[in-house]
Amino acid sequence: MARSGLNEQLAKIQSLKENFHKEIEACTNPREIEQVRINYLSKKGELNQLFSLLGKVSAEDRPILGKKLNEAKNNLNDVHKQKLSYFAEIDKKKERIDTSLPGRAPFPGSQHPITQILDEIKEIFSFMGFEIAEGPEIESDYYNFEALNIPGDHPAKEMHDTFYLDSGMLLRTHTSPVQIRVMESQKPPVRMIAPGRCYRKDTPDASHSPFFHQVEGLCVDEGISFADLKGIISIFAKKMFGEDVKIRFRPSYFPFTEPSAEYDFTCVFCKGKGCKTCKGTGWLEISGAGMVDPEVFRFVGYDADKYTGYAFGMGVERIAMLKYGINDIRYFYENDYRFLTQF
Ligand code: 2NM
Repeated sequence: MARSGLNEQLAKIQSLKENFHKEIEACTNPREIEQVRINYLSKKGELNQLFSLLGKVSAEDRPILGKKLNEAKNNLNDVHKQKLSYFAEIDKKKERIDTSLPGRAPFPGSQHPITQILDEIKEIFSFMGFEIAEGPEIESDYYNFEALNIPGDHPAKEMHDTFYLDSGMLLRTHTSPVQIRVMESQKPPVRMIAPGRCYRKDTPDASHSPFFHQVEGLCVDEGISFADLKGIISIFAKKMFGEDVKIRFRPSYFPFTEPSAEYDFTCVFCKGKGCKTCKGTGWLEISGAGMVDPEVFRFVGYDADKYTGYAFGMGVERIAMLKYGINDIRYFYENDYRFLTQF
């Protein structure tokens, strides 16, 4: 075959390539691409028909034509693959945005269990007519100890391991200073609770933390008695842990109350029968309470002959641990998502 035969074949390859490119470019979906592939690249496709012409050119031209045909074949396959993967990519994106699905709501967060219990305690006492008062966490020796009848050389001061600041101030070891501040600022009747964070130099273990939360209560008026205290604590116990909870008071000592008592609730786990948590006693220690010592009234300028009052304290972590069945106080402060999302 003459040279012109070769040129003719090369021109056919060129126009086949151009047509293929044009057609594949116009495809708008994988089905159309498949049709183009069948037309050009299948066994009986146009490209293979050109291959069959190889036998008709001279032995001299055959390698040239063969090379061009192979180049064309590779080019067509590449372009076909590219176009196909372009649609696969679009498909994948479509899968990611399925507008028929409900939206994926972000986790809105939840209140810390201590905050929840604090709110519950505040709600119960608000219901019973108690005001909620707050005060500073950095306190003076006067408000934290002295006005509470705890002088510097009193052994009770050793009951507290206190964080002292260079300024001579300290981190409050209880929320009683708030009661002192309220009594200083208003005349009786007073009926208030002081919720908030307190600090003691304790090494952390299952039941101790150098920071913790307290709610202390105070009621001062004419004719307030220990019976009023028992009534209020009893109602609180029932509202917090259930109607069948009973309370008991045991004699104790605090410098700021006289008489003083520790109070217990019947065990929330065994209902008073005796179990591991209550060490077989049926009772759980909650905290302390008592009648405000006349010395404290003297510090705040109340007439101790006219007024009497009761005061009580409670640990918020302790209440939360009993309510939720948590056996280690440190869980509250570790910010572990697995713990916090349970409440
Ligand atoms: C307790 C136990 C007993 C208490 C006393 C006072 C104040 F300021 F009125 F004197 N506030 N809180 C008190 C009494 C606190 O916590 C265990």
